[in-house]
Amino acid sequence: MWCSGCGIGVMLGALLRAFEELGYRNADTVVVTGIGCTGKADDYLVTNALHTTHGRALAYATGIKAFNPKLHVVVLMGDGDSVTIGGNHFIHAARRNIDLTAIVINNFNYGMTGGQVSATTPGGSFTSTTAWGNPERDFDICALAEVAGASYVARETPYHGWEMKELIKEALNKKGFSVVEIFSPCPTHFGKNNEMKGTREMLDWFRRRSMTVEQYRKLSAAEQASHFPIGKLVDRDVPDFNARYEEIRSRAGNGKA
Ligand SMILES: Cc1ncc(C[n+]2csc(CCOP(=O)(O)OP(=O)(O)O)c2C)c(N)n1
Ligand code: SF4
Repeated sequence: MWCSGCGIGVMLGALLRAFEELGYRNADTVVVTGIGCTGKADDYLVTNALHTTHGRALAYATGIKAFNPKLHVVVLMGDGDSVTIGGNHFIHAARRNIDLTAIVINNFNYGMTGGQVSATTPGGSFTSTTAWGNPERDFDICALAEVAGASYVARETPYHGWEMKELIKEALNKKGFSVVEIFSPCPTHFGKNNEMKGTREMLDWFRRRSMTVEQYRKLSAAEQASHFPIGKLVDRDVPDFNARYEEIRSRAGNGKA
């Protein structure tokens, strides 16, 4: 259902292979989606799936996980869903460190509704609502997740497709809030508006600008501004929400007087 060259299908393929390799049973797995091109991914799933409202997927997922911590809960969102309309839910899911895996397709604009500006649109770039250039600065989703408290943060692109599955597997295995950001081509809108009319140009854009964290750290601040690190960026052990909640519940006598 996605445009030719869109990166969402690459992400979905990697996610399904990760489920298979981890032996996830459909009955124990819930994929929660928001609204948008990324949110349509659940049409292809035979796991449990919940298609929710724009910007609120993490709120629904938090409820599911809090009610039944045994479920594997994965949340698929666009950059609009996750950090633009849904920014508040994103930072609080990370702060709680609830045991969810959020996969964010960052195509730098609102894909489904016609390529409008979002909170990740790079400053100066062109969208259908910033035809003369975006005057705002963009969020770095991974940096935001890190400072807000996520246990695991990684970034990948469809140009580096095989690594994507391994990062998703690590994120699924990690206790606490894990985020995998996927920089994704949207040739139909973002690419077309920024002189990258085809998928090839968009993938080449990712290839030229991406590097490992080690390489990225050696760049000057000016060089870093036009590059980004990929791979695993954060991996730390912090008690997750359900563990802390259960501990407090047992101290409180499980609600008994
Ligand atoms: C509360 C609300 N506001 C606006 C919309 C209209 N809307 C539907 S999809 C969308 C943009 C989706 O962009 P993003 O989350 O980045 O996902 P993408 O389509 O790029 O994958 C918008 C604004 C909506 N459905 N609900
Ligand atoms: S509009 Fe963009 S994000 Fe949506 S399916 Fe097409 S390429 Fe993908």
